[in-house]
Formats: sequence, C-alpha cells, structure tokens
Amino acid sequence: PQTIHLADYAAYSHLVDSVHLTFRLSPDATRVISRIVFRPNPDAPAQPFFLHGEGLRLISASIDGAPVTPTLTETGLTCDVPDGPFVWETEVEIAPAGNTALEGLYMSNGMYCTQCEAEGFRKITYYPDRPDVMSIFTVRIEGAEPVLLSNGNPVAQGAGFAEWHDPWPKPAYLFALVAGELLAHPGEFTTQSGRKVTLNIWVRPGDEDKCAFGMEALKASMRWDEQVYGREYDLDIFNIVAVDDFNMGAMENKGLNIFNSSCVLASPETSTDANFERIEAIIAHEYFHNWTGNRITCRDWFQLCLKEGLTVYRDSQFTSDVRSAPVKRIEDVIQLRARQFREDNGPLAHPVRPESFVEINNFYTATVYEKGAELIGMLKTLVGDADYARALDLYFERHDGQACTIEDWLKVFEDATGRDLGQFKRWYAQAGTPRLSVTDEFADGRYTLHFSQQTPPTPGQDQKDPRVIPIAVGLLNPNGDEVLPTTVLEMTQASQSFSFDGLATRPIPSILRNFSAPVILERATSNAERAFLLAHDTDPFNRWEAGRALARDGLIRMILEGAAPDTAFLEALQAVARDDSLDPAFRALAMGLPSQDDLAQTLFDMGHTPDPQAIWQALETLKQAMAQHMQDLLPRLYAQYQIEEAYRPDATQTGARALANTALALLSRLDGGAQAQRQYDSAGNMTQQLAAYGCLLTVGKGTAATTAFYEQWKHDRLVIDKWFSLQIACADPAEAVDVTRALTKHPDFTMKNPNRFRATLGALTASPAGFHQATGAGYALLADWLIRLDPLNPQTTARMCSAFETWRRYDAGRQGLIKAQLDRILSTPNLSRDTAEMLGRIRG
Ligand code: B3K
Ligand code: ZN
Repeated sequence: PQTIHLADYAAYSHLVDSVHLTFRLSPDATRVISRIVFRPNPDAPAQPFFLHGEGLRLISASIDGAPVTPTLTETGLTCDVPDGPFVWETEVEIAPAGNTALEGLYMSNGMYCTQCEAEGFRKITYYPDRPDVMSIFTVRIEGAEPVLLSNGNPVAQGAGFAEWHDPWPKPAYLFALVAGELLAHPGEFTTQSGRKVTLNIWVRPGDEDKCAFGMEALKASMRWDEQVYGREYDLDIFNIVAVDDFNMGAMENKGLNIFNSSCVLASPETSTDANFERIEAIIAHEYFHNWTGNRITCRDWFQLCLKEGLTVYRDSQFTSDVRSAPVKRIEDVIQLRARQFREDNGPLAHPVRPESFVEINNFYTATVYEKGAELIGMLKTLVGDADYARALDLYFERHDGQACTIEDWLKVFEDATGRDLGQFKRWYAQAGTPRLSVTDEFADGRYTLHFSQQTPPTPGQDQKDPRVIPIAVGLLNPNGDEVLPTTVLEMTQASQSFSFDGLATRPIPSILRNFSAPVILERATSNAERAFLLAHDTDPFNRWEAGRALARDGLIRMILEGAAPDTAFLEALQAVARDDSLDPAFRALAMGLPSQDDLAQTLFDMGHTPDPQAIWQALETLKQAMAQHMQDLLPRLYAQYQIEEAYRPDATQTGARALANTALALLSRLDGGAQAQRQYDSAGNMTQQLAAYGCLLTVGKGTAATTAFYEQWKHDRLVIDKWFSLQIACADPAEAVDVTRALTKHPDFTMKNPNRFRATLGALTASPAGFHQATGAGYALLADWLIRLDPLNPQTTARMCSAFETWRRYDAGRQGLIKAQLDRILSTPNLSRDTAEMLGRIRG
C-alpha cells in the first residue's frame, strides 16, 4: 500500500464546471450515469487525466458524445482527453446490497444511503475524488422508494423519480443520496434575513416519536450560528436522515446530513441524559459544518483539522452556551485526556496536521478532532475574543467557496491581528503532549513562577521545539481570597519565569485555569494545597482538577504502597458533595474518580508497570470507603435530588439526576442494591432505569433486571445496545471476557451493525481490568472478532485496533500475549489497508 505525503500535493489537472448524475436504483445492480463537464486547470502541473474509481463495473464511457475506451487501473482510470473543455459521460454498475463496508452507496434495513467522506465517492462513479475539486451537482434518482433525497434543493419529482440541484460548489465527499420508506418529522426555520427553510428529520416508521428533541436542537444550532458567528443557512431545505448501520456518528453532507440513529433519535424512555447532550452536540456539529467544512472546505485530507478542529470547537461553544460552560469544559477535558493524551503518548501519536497517511479514514482521530479544537481555543485565548471574531469574519469573507489549508487559516489570524503565528504553527506540526513543569518562589512580596516545557519524542519526531503556551493563572491568599484574577501568561521559551509583585503573603497558585492549553502540568504540590484549591478556587475547572489530583494521588499510594484510602480526600470530597451552593452537575463530576486507564498511564509515567487488576481493586476499595465515609450524607443527597416535575433533558435536571445517581451508586455498596432495585422498578425514564440497572449489576444483583430489561426493550435496537454494553462494563473483571463471549453468541448480536459490535467488543476494550486479563483471553477474543470483521468492514475494524495502542505500558507477559495477537491479525490474508496500517503502527 502506498503512503501519501502532504509534501506531494499537486492541484488536479482539470476544473469541473458541473456534474449531472442519474441513479437507477436496484439492490444488486444500481446504474450510475454521470455527465461531467471538465475544463483544463490553468494552475495545475501537466499530468495524465485520471479519475478515481473502485469496485465499479464500467458499462460505457464517452467524451463529447463519442465512445472511448479508458485504461482501467486498481484505483481508477486514465484516458486520452482533448486539450480544451470536454463533456465526460459514463455509465457504471454497483451493488449497494452487498456493500458491508458502509462506504459509498450501501443499504441499511432496506434503505439506500451513502457515506462518501473521505474517499467513498469513488465507489459510486468515476470522479476526481479529492476535496479540492469542487463542482455544482444535479442529481436524478429513479427508484420505487417513496422518499428519494439528495443534496441541495428539490427541483422536480414524480412517480418513481426525484431531481435535486445543489447550487453551492462542493467536493464529492459531501455528496449524499438516500432512498427508502421514510417518514418525516417536519419543522421550519426562518433565517435572520427572513428566508424560510423547510426542515425534516427522516426516520424509519416506528421512530417518528424520537425526533422532536433533534428538531429543537437543529433550530437552536441554526439560531446560534447566526447570533454568534453571523452564519446563515443557504438552501431552501435541510434534511437529516437516521440510519441504523453507520461507521461513525454522523456526516455533514450538504443539505442532507446522515446520522447514525444513535446520534439523533431520542426519547426520555429510551435515551439517557448523556445521550440527549451528545445528540444535541452532534446535530450542532454537523449543522455548523455547513460553513466550516462545506462552504469552506479542505484542500486535501492533511488539512482535516481545518474543518474538524474548528467545528468541534464551535460545537463545544454551543454546548457551553446552552448548558453549563464549566461542566462542558470538565467533560471535554476528561475525554481529551482519556482519548487524545492516550493517543499522543503511544505508537499512534501524530500531529494535528499529519504529514503522511496510508488510509485517511485512520486519521479521524482524537488528535485531529479534539486536540484540533484545543488549538482553536488557545488561539482565541491568545488573541482575545474581539480579534478572534474579526479573524473569523475575515476567514468567511476571504475563503468562502474555497478549499483551504492551515496556512490560509493562520494567515487570516495574522492579518486580522498583526500577530506572527509562526511559532504557534508548531502545534499543528509537532505530535506529543508537552509536559509543563512548574516551581515557584516567594521573597519580598514578589511571587515567581518558573515554567519549563518539554515534549517527549513521538514516532518519526525525536526533537521538539518549544511551543507557545497560553497559561491562565490566578493567585489566592491563604484565607481564600483571590489576589490575582485569571491572567494569561504567554510562554514562548523552553524555560520562562513570570513574577507578581506587591503580595503581602505567599499566595497559592491556580495554574492552567479552565485548562488553557492541552499540556500535562507537573508540579510538586501538597495535598493540603489541593484540598485548599478544591475548597476555594474561583475557577471551577481547577477546583475539579484539584479534587481529581487528590484522588489520583491517594489511589496511587493505595496501589503502590497498599495505603488505606486517604481520609483527607474523603473529607474534602464530602465537603464538596454536601455544599448545596455548588451546581449538582459539578458535584457529580467531582465525585467521579480517575479512570483505570488514567491510573495505568500515571503509573507508567512514574516508572512503574501498571497492574490492571490492582488498579481496579484500588478503585473498588476507594468507592467502598467513599460510601462508608458519606453514609449519612448519601441518603439525603439521593432524596434531595429526586425530580418530581416532568422529564426534561436540560442542564438543571441532568445535573440533579447525575448527583442523585452518583449517590445511588455509592449507596448500593452499603445496601446491597435495595434502593437501586426500587429505582429500577419505578423508573420513568432511561436515565433512571439504566443507572439503577448499572448499580444492580455492579453489586452482583443484576440477574433479574437483565431478563426484565431485555423483555421490555427487545424491540428497540438502540436500547438493546445499552443492554449489551452495560453487562460488560459492570461485570467483575474476572468474568468480563466470558460475559462478552456469551453476548457475541446472543441471537441479537451481529457484527454487521457497527453500533452492536462496539456495544459488545468495544465495551470489553473499555474495561481495562477485564480486557487485560493476565491469561490473554481478552486479547484473543478481540483478535478473533477483528479478523472476522475486517473483510466486511475495514473502517470499524481498524478503529477498534486502538484498544491495543497502550500495549507497551504492560508487563512482559501481557506484551508477549498482545504481540502474538497483533501478529496473528497481521498475518491474515487480504487484511484491509485500514487495519494493516493501524496494526503496523501499533506494533512499531
Ligand atoms: N466528517 C464526518 C466524519 C467522516 C469520517 C470518515 N471516516 C463527521 C464529522 O466529523 O462531522
Ligand atoms: Zn466534523
């Protein structure tokens, strides 16, 4: 397989003036007839005419009406073409029913749908399938299905056909087609300039009652983008379709977003509060792509973070605005550390803008998305809100209709602010998470912070240069008063000091407030100071962070020294838990403990070999101690945050339920699940039901609920996904592999549905103590299924390979067992390019 390099970019030989596609739908023999108007690109280097195409049966081809015989290659075709403009026409045949990779045109529950990003359009017809080739598409769909959808505005429809025209030039990856027996949940939106837009959420019959929330989220997103970024919607219609078989969350196709049904369908009875929040965020994300991704797209796939980092940043701003900003920030940082820091620390580390790839689908990563978003946040912190707004206005004005690069993006900021962003650009080019170490000193009223930054080597990058790091700090007096409100220090050197004068006493520093940069802060600090910050910091993120550091420190001592749970931590936590002036959602987050994976990485960074079982045991012991320590408080908390009003998935109710259910989980360790059983029996919504079910499973009392839950929900695939994954997540680690294996034999298990596959095998890999069982049974089970899935669905297989990315942390025994499985998968004949690349990088 060929490696593609950023440095090799060259413009495409031709410009495409227009594209006309006709689809004659049929499950095994769909005909795609294309008529494409090409014109030589004056800015392109000389090159032979080439069109991408994969798995297509070419029926005919012509140029300006005269038949031609192109030369077919593995990846497309070449052909002699005229020197000037010409009309290219082909007819090809494809078989959507047999397309299990879920890329290109495929079928899901009898419905036709497409997924073209990144390189799926070449599985539909011959085309220059690259994002810098933008054109105007007209699409005619012929089929018996009652609903026939494509991008843009509808121009004609009748019995057995529909025609769509998209006036906005777009790359092929934004093409979409949907056909099936679908029902619309309709809506309407009037843009700020007064244009009426028809909205629809299309679902399979039976799901109509799960669209109302998504529709409201869509309207809120449309309004927010007008108010905050001045971006208005630009077509007469906006369609969303829910599809059951989908490799990822959703896709921002122009005017026709396609969603994994798990990321759009919502009802109180079937969705948890967390599901609602995620659905709202994904609907916003895909909608926001209309400007950041679609109107302005990427020149090539190395620039993926241009649209993804920015759009993740925008959706996080939206969630912060409509919910709670501190809660959103804490949730985002938990995810960033769990997924992106982990990636940055291992064999899959790559820059936010990678410089080479084999399979681009392997680069839709936490680094490109989440770290990419952090870079936007840092830029905004560095230039300030007003200059950020001016830079974004300039970006939209200057680049609308173009396919752009990170250089274009940074230039806009330089031009709008007069700043030189040369050093900032290193954040895009250098992989790895910087370690930021801090010491401090105090003398004669002057307090000084000494920082030094260092980034460990990552694959292919041994040397790292210092980056610009915005460090938000505040200073507190020992009595808890803030003597320096949040101030952003701009670190540019490898080592740098900042002083603050006129202080009467030595202050307590609150560093990296609101997590102002994606770095690992290293500072020798006392637990007394952490407890102080947990109690007094004015920055909610750093309050939470102080509690987290206390918990981590205690857990590490429990693991390494066999220490007992730290009473000071339990006291500090109880003080937060019982403080009714604090947001319940914040308190629930503060009561959460570092994950098993977080502790494993912490131990590894300290020079120890993590023992997954010991980590799990320490967490269990600490939770038991928390329950005992707070035994008087827990029933009160639980009762106090029960909700009498009708269910609403908003921040207020969500926070109250999160706190009550956090209390319930601890309470269950004291009452053997009695209260959880009562909640399970009376639950009126999925948040309550699932939380109670999880408690019952955790305390070993879940058998009856497992049967009852299945009977109640066996008709609902999304709820049954929860049933699969929760049994694995809550299993005793010694049994997790057996539970997983048994569930793969359940009649409702199918590897063809990515959601179900992830709910089962993915749940195992998310339970470190279970997955890393010393026998290697977890590794073998996962490998068996990856080998089975790869020929059907390379994308989902490759993604799940990252379960092995931390393998070098572990002991020689586990390393040997993992390596054997990596080699076994790698030696499978005809392994996909996706999986081969991932495993090759992981194995090193
Ligand atoms: N742009 C899509 C992701 C496509 C993934 C292709 N393997 C969804 C999103 O980021 O909004
Ligand atoms: Zn996106």
